[in-house]
Amino acid sequence: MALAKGTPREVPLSLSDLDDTARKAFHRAGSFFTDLMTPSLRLGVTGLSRAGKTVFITALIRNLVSGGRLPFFGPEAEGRIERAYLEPQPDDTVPRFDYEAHLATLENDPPAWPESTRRLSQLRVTIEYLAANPLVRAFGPSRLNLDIVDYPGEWLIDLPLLQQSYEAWSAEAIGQAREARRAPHAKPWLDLLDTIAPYAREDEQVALTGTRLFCGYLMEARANNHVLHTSGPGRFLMPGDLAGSPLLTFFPLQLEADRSTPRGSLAAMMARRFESYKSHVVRPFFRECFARLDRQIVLVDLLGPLNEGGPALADLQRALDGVLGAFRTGTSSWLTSLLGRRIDKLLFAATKADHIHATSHDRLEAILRLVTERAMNRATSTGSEVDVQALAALQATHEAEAKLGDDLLPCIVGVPLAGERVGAKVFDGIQEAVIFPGDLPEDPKKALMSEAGPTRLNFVRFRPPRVLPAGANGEAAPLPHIRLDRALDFLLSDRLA
Ligand SMILES: Nc1nc2c(ncn2[C@@H]2O[C@H](COP(=O)(O)OP(=O)(O)OP(=O)(O)O)[C@@H](O)[C@H]2O)c(=O)[nH]1
Ligand SMILES: [Mg+2]
Repeated sequence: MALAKGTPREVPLSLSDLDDTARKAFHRAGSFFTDLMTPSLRLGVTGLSRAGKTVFITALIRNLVSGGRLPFFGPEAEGRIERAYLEPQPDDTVPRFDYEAHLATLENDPPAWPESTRRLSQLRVTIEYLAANPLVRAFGPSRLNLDIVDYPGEWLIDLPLLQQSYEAWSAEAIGQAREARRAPHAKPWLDLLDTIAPYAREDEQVALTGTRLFCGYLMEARANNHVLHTSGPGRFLMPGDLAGSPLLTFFPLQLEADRSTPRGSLAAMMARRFESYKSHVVRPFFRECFARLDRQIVLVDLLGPLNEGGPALADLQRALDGVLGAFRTGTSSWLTSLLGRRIDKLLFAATKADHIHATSHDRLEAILRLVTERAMNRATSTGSEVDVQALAALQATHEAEAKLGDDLLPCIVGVPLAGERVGAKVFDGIQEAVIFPGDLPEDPKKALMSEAGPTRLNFVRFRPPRVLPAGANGEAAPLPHIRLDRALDFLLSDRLA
């Protein structure tokens, strides 16, 4: 039906309908408002020590700012990402994530992985993109600020402490120390505990000696076998700027159930310091890192525990469960007041997937599903969107097939780090090697059930690939990765629509 001239109707607005001056004014108004109102997305990168947080953040930023190959990152594949750049650090009280230094270690010849993180840091990346909607696009490019925080994974194990009393923590920590795998490391401290009377008068010397031995045990458990998780405190392992602080002078005691602690006793002193540690160290840390998170990626390194066998995997499951339990949403959670916002998308990622052939990635994902099952169910039941992926933020190997008799073995090729070994062979950190790391079990439950001791799996650590510096125009050779683009797609795409 033809409309009469004066009939109100919707006229689709197209930029080409405007003359040049109007178009410029339109864009100016657009960028004024986008500057003022650039939305931000806080991405929580959660992971225990050595899970791959720093490498993930560095690779993510490098892929965004220097032209990565990200075919499965929707907005990039649609050609809508105009550019991404680092913004000045938004929060004056938090140090900046040293992206350039981490990248420089990878650009070294030979390249090296970044060091273990010792303190909290933060970075803001601004992504400038064209909105999918042509009407929004008419105002010029849109922007999204992506805020990411990095921290030492050791501090994460403090999260469950906030829900525990000193008594409960003491019982759990002592029980753990007596388990067969930890007891040899804990012996000097456990022997001392047997000589201590918790309800006797407080004594600073006993506090100092006990802390020294307790701390020695935590350090040794980690140094000898990084998959031996303990219930912290995290700062005893990575003190940051608290090294030598009296806040770190306490340890668990053997307490009697239902016996009250007299004032002035050693038990009262330890409980007081435990509570101070929670309020002066743990709470501010979690407020800094996890308040107002919009999205979260939980990075899990399954390879170390898989090398060790079922008990190590169960240990990882327990440690993760303690940590992730704190992210429960809903009124019953003590963390609700800290979190402020609700995490609406949660990605569980099995990191370092370049250690196994692609044909095994779905089995790795199945094991991750099993290990994080409880946290995953909690998140889904509160309405968060959850996904699981095996990924490598920085791919250090490539795949090959080796013929063994009539069989073709799915192998990986890379340069194992110096000192890594497979059987009797010790690698020198220079020679490339073709490695068959073993088959992951088809049924993930078998991974949890496998006996302690040497398994049929053998993952070695590899040297990072050579990362070439960006040229003068900021463009650089893309970094190899596995599914980093799919992770970005899940975490960011809807906010770049
Ligand atoms: N092959 C491979 N190795 C990786 C990858 N990501 C991390 N790694 C290895 O895992 C180690 C730990 O990675 P980081 O990123 O430093 O781990 P983190 O979670 O920041 O550890 P903390 O700072 O100690 O909490 C690295 O030194 C590498 O050996 C990856 O994508 N591929
Ligand atoms: Mg780190």
